[in-house]
Amino acid sequence: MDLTALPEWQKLQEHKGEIGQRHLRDIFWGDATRAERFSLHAADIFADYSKNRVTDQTMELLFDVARARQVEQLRDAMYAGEKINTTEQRAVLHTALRNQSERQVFVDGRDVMPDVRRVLQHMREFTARVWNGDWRGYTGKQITDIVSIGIGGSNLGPVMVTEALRHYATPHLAVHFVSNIDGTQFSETIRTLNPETTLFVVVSKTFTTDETMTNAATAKKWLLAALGDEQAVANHFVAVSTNAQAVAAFGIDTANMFEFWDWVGGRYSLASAVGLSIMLAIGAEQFDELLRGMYAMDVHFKIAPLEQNMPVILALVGIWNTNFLGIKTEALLPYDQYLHRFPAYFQQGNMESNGKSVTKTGQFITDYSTGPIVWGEPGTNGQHAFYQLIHQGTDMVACDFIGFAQSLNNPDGMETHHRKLTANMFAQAQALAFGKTPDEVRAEGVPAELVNHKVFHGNRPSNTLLLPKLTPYTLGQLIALYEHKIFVQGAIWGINSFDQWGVELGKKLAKDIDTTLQNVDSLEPYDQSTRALIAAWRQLQ
Ligand code: G6Q
Repeated sequence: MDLTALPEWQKLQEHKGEIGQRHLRDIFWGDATRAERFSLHAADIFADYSKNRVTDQTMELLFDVARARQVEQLRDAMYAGEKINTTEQRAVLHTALRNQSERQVFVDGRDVMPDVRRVLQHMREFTARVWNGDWRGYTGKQITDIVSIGIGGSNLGPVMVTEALRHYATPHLAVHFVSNIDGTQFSETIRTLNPETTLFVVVSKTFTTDETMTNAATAKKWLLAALGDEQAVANHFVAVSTNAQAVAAFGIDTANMFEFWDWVGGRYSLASAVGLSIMLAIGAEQFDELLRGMYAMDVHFKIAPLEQNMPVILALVGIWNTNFLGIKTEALLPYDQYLHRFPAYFQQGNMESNGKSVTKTGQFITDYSTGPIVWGEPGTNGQHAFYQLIHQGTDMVACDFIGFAQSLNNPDGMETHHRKLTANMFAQAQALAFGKTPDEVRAEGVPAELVNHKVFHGNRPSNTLLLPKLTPYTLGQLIALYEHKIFVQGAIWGINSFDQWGVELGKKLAKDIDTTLQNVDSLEPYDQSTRALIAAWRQLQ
């Protein structure tokens, strides 16, 4: 049934009329146990969602919607390896990549777990060889720099995690990333590198992605220009892919290919061989910790009842904000510098998964919104940049604050940093929720003409996630939490969260235009604006 025709959905519509405009100040007023009721623990994460405009009844009605949309059944179908990515006829099994139990996971009647373990073992052995100097460059020198070439799902996760876990990384190996087709990134990355001690990891599920193949070809040229022998490629290139044939055609020995499978979606792939650069940075033990953390959240998502299920609750609160309060954007605000790429990672995770306007059964969605616009920056930098709009803009932004109780950088003399950072995070959520009334502003003696400028209406929703300390284990939990939140929302919206047809058209048009730019072809086939742009570019060249 169409989502908006569901009686459970309609009940929420009515309910919105009743409480939609109630202020968080009133919602909190006289309710001494609200913070307790609207918060929960899962693994090491404490989530406070009390500063959302929801009541007990709102949550009950939202859980009814989740049941009506068969969220639990769909979740179980995902874990069981059913082909829930229906437009590509693929299973969706990133949870198998971090399965720490003896449970078998079948795709087309075959248990995938032995393959998962085999590739992990291959990654561990390779990492050990690079770390201990057994794997060397063509001229016999030890590897000092890894350059991971890949884009989108083959880049954002490894970048985010290697940055997040920099504290745990070996000092003996620097890991760099090249994703953009813009040659600037490649040029700036290799500027200080020595080809003799550089190892390229080419990460591409398809091994056909233009950006990655172009960068990989340039890397090969750079290497061969210095080392002068095709044989050197074997020492300086390894691949992560599902496409052995294309890997071999590039000149990489398939013995040095780390395999993954079509049931791993790009943006859900960092626990697969796509995470090789992560393992090279932090080592196999810490990588295992990351997987264990993901698994802890996978288990929670699988077994906790909906009412105590953190990904489900955060998803439902998001549905309430998006579909009933009309809040179309979410900011991810980590109060931890190490997580500075976390918003970018889940920008893709969320927007590529749920930025859809067709249901799984192929109907255009016309009467409800799907995935929100996701963005963010680490605190407190954001506070001095865009928080003005979050506090006083005409549009609402739902915020997720993410912080850690203990800092990884608290040497003598720096104790105040972490305390102040945390105080800022708590203060922002407090200000957004409760604001400052005109009376409160006036009571401060503010001149009448400035009162409105200094009013904070408040009533702006946020979640706060608090974890003990940033470790591979807790980071893994956090990643899986957001993955599953996206899953639940996609299930409720009735969309396929695991395809990405929306990226195809631009790719195809770029190929055509590239041919035109190379061959000075006629501009006839193009629209007026594109013609003018190409003509201007040619002139400026
Ligand atoms: C992610 C997407 C996309 C993909 C890149 C790279 O879910 O599918 O971001 O990861 O387009 O693709 P390849 O790994 O095939 O190069």
